Amino acid sequence: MTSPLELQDLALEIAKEAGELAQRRRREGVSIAASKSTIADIVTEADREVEALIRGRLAEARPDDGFLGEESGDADGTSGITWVVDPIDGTVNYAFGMPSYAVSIAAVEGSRDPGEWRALAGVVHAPALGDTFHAASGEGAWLAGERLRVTEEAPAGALVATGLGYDKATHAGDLDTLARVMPLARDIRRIGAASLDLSFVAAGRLDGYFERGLKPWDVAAGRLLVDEAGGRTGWFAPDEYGRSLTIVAGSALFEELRARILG
Ligand code: LIP
Repeated sequence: MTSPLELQDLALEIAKEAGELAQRRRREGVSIAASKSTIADIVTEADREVEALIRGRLAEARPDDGFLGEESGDADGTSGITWVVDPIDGTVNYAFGMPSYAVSIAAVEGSRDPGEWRALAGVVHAPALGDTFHAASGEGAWLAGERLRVTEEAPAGALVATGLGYDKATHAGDLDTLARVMPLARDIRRIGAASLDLSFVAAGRLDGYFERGLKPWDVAAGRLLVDEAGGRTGWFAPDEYGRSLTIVAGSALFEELRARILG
């Protein structure tokens, strides 16, 4: 039986190697490989190469585990553990030369559904920011040797992040939701990488975050960070476009966000 800490340490080692490759490819110049759900939803050659590196390293170290990755699909394992990987979360930032992108690697147990799995370990490594967030179940969330805590109070209003997906049909509804949230907010941020939004809530750099339409690899590592930092995380039923809703925050703000977004 492998401990969550051992899984975290493996994820840390691989995420750092993956981050170096992503940065090296960024310096060499990024090429768009394809569009995915819409023309704005892109994948670069680097996303694919970095995922191949991560997948290969995990297969060498833990051949019995399953894999679920953004770019190369999934594979069943026999151990009950699945690695959920976004090789470069924040691909649009990466392609535009902005530093807010991250390698996100998590180990989960049981279901592959983010509403049902049990997260064991998670790493969000942002090489261009110099930040490596990590957590193991029951062992806390950490950044550079400091234990992380979510904020519990926001006297001047909450600093809240959100994201608007790539599908234009959903933008008007998401802006209506944002208008309902604004009375709670000191200000709004749109970081462009869900794994970093989640990590920043864990670290108290943001008070809360919500977004519809995130995928398992966007949230797997970051939600464990928030849980381990004492926050609340929610994964709510899909809307008419099939998009699940993610909300994370300290407990009071979590309830306020839920009430304003879901009514
Ligand atoms: C992206 C996110 C972004 C979110 C997008 C997308 P990618 O991930 O992290 O913040 O709004 O829907 O999921 O495509 O850069 O890995």
